[in-house]
Amino acid sequence: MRLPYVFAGLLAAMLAVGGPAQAADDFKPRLVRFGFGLVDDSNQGRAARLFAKEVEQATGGKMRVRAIGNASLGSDTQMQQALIGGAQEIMVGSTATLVGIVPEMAVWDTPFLFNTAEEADVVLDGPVGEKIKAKLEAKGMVGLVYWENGFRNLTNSKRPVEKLEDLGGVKLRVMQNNVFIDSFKTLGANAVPLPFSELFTALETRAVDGQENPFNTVLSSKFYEVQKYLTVSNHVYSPWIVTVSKKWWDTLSPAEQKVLKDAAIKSRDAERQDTRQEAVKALADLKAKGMQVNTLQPAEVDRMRERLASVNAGIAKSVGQETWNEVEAAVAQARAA
Ligand code: TF8
Repeated sequence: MRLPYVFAGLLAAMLAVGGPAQAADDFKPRLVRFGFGLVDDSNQGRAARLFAKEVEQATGGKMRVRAIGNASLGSDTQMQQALIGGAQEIMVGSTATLVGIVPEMAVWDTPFLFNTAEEADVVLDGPVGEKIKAKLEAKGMVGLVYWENGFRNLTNSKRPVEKLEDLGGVKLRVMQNNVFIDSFKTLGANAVPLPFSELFTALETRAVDGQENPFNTVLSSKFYEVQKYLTVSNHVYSPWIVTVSKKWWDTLSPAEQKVLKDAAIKSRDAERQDTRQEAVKALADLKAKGMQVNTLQPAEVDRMRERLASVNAGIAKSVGQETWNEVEAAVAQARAA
């Protein structure tokens, strides 16, 4: 007599738990470490936590993501090795530090490649961006999405940089790859490659005089405490990239992989918006903190571009002419749109 009610109740309970499309065993209990290099209170930190929240919600709390900042899990290059070895699950970091693993990533370090962040979005998310990202798989990592680090600007503790010659003899920390080293040597600086995690101390102890990063990072990493001069140069747009350990990825169910991909896209869109809004405010904040700011005049920017033509030729050679042409065509198309 009461049996039908029991069945109906059971059925309702089963539907409430998973729904017909999602079998309960699609999601296993997992603890995921998502590492990043900037402080918790940064665009990187905010987006990593958003990603974590999305994943937890989508898996009903089964997959728990810990966003771990401050390079506590290691510098970008150390985390990459941990991902390849399967000792860490996810990270976000600069594409520049991946050039030693996937040489084609060097295209994103091309000085003055993009004029606007919107152009960068179109090219990075389009076919050539996808193609370069896909090259990570053979090296032990799965690339999910590009986030925005942003347009880079110069800071230093020696003097205002108003013309090329002012860079002469400035010991400038650069990211660890040949494009950055060559670019700044060509511009006359004394380029010193260092991991980001060692940068604040290097600036504070005057082991180096300057560095270059977007306004957001100059603010969140408190570089204004140890750097007097800021030059608005916008000399290159830097992406970040969210990568996953391939070893770990291959243990996930298709449903779990989809959750990570979807959360990555949500985090990307939110991160880019956050970064762009913050950049405007950050410049004003840096002025208020006492940094002396100047903008590189168009004529000086042109001189820089001309000097850097040899660097571009070097990038085309190392990534292969075909890839270089694809990137150039994609930029031209994005610009015309
Ligand atoms: C740099 C980058 C940094 C990133 C970050 C630690 O200067 O711009 O933002 O590497 O992930 O190293």
